[in-house]
Amino acid sequence: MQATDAPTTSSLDGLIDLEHYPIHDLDGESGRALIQRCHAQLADDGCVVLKNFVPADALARLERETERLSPDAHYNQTETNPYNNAGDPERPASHPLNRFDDRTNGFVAGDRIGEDTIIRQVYQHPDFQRFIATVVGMEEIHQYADPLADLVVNVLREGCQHPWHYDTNEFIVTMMTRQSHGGGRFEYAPGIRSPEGESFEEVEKVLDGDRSRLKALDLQPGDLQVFFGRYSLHRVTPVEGQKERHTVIFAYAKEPGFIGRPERAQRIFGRMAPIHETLLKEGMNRTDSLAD
Ligand SMILES: O=C(O)CCC(=O)C(=O)O
Ligand SMILES: [Fe+2]
Repeated sequence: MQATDAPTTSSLDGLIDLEHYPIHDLDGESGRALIQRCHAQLADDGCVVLKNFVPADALARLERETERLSPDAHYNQTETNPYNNAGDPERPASHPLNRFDDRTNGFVAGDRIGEDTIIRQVYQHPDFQRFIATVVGMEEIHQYADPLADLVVNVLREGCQHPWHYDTNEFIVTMMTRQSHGGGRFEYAPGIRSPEGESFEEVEKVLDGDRSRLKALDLQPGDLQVFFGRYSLHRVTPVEGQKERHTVIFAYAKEPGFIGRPERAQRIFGRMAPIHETLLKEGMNRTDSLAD
């Protein structure tokens, strides 16, 4: 057999529109221009959307992937405020801290998502990881070592929503693979809070329906989104109609080896992986960089 110098990783050809998004050649002229555009959008409002990141030819396959996986979604129901905490009984009911709303969401765990899927090939590809790291301004990023939370399909069936909230993670990388007939719209209030203050008054206005500072995205299957959600209040409006809304969450960490808390796995996925059970037995005396 002849030796080849073919790359050891699978090709992104056909899975990503490399002509418009040359993530395999970030040092080239158009690669640098792409990064510049992403940085400019992030600086503007903490959000980048790359429309048709997955080209039209691969869209049917992409949509089928999460459609096939979606019956495996575990649903959990919570009432949460925008801060994902217990609220403050000292303050009035109208205060943002005391504004609880339904969050019913389905999640398909990563161990159900095969190596041959488009979404896992993209998630694991070094070129994609380098691209995301460059966009978010990190030296490097790493796949989770958590077999459930590394790559996740978020499934919103009729009536499901993400109520107004902030993220605890610095950034989130998502790709829509299926859009609902109605609702399921991503809305956000860019930079409404900052490390200097919560701007509770402004947040209360948004919760009361003031749309003056809101932006909305018309996400479509194949669109990739990178979003910094720590300072921008955001939500996904309730899904209307029979068709589910599916998004894929590509989870990365600054350091290799990240594993989420066993309790969180149990809550989100309805079960733990063997590694979580081991950690639980050993007692996780970690005071490190837990994301939740
Ligand atoms: O599905 C989306 O578009 C965003 C969901 C979201 O805000 C989150 O998972 O924190
Ligand atoms: Fe969020």
